[in-house]
Amino acid sequence: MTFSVSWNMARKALLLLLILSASVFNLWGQFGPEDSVYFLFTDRFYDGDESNNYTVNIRNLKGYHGGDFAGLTEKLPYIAGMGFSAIWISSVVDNQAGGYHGYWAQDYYRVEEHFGDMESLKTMVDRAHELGIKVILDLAINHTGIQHDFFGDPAYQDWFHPRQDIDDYSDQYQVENHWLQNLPDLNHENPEVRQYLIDMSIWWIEQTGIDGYRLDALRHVPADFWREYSAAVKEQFPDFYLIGEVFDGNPANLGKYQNAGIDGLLDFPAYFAIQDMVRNGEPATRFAQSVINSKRNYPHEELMGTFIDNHDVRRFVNQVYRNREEKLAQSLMFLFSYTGIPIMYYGTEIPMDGGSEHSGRSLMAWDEPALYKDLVTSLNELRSLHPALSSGEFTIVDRSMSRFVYARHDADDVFLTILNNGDEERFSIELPDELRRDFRWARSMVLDSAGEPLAPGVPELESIRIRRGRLRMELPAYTGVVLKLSRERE
Ligand SMILES: [Ca+2]
Ligand SMILES: [Ca+2]
Ligand SMILES: [Ca+2]
Repeated sequence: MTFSVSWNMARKALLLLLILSASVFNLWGQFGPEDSVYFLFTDRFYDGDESNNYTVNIRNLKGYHGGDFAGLTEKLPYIAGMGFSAIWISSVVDNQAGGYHGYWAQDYYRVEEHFGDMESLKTMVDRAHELGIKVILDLAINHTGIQHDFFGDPAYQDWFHPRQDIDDYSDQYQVENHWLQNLPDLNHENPEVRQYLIDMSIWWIEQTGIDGYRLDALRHVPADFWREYSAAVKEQFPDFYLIGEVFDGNPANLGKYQNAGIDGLLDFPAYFAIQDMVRNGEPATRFAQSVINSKRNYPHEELMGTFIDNHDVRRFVNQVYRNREEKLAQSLMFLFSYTGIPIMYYGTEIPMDGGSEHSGRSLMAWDEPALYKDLVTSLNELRSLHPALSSGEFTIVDRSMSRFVYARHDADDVFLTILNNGDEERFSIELPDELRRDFRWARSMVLDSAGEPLAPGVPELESIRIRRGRLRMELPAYTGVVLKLSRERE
């Protein structure tokens, strides 16, 4: 009796210790809204091993540029230093010539020789884990490269759909069964193909200890495949994170894949909405409507991936012509204070410029000053210090024509993000009843300890007095700010 009681107590204590240490160091690897992701192309990040530079030509934007796992391993402290808890890297499977991006698989069971080998990949993953960084690999299993070992082999004839281009993207049958960009389309109706792709995906997890997949071209594969796929992966690795790409502005077309077992989707509707408002000057009321509509359609908004640009679209600064600094700064504030998991594209901290596809994937500019690094680091730090900012409730506070204001809040903290996309600089914001509490001050969280802006385009701002639930303030045109509310002047 005595033994069993003390054993129980010891077990409880041990369990508590495990829970505490896991929540502090995130040992279990489970993804949640407290994470933030740095997304990079291995080939375009850092060359740490010249011995694998076959056919490297940095003047050819469509060719290999020399980056590899050794280089990435060297630069992991740089990413950890900005406070990111995860990386998403381009696909590691062996690609045919020219497939620096990883979307042209030649052999799903081999490591791409330009990036290193299984050992250097494992070393990178282990080092990342030591630094508290989880690893997501890109994976394209809708299609292979045209030189894939199985394509053209009569033994694998029914592994591929017959060659036919997609010419109507509103026809879901075509989207799933026709070829995307002239790439052999795998036949997911074939049970052998399904099993092969599931086994292969599990094999990489077992080999390397990675924590997630970013699944390419999700909507080009039937949802019932993803149901089977996610169930099979999660049966063995319950905490494994699956985030899919559905290049679509309609949230209903994304939500259905969460229902099929994919944890999160890249939030293209939020991307289009922030672009429309910040770049095109469309009314914040429309932005708000899009946000509300998305939240209605996502079964798990907290696991969606939020982004302001990526490798398939023009870089953010490339799409904005006026007030670039201000608009980049406010979009970063949005990225790190909106719901979901923020995903920042490599080089945004500089910021690097670039158009869509290849030109937006140029080599990381290591010799340029990273003007937005302090802002990014500070926003990541703020998220880890205050769960309200990542996991708290989301409330729209104000949506005028040119101004969008929302709160992230929990029992401890209330933060306000204000995105000002008009010329009006003096305005007042009225807090809804449930957020008034007895707050009397609001302070900018995007200033350094000396009160200086953390990046170009961030406004200098004195603490703001709150009277009867109302903030009267001045915010320069086209700037944004993240405010923390408090009872005393901080
Ligand atoms: Ca190299
Ligand atoms: Ca290759
Ligand atoms: Ca397909």
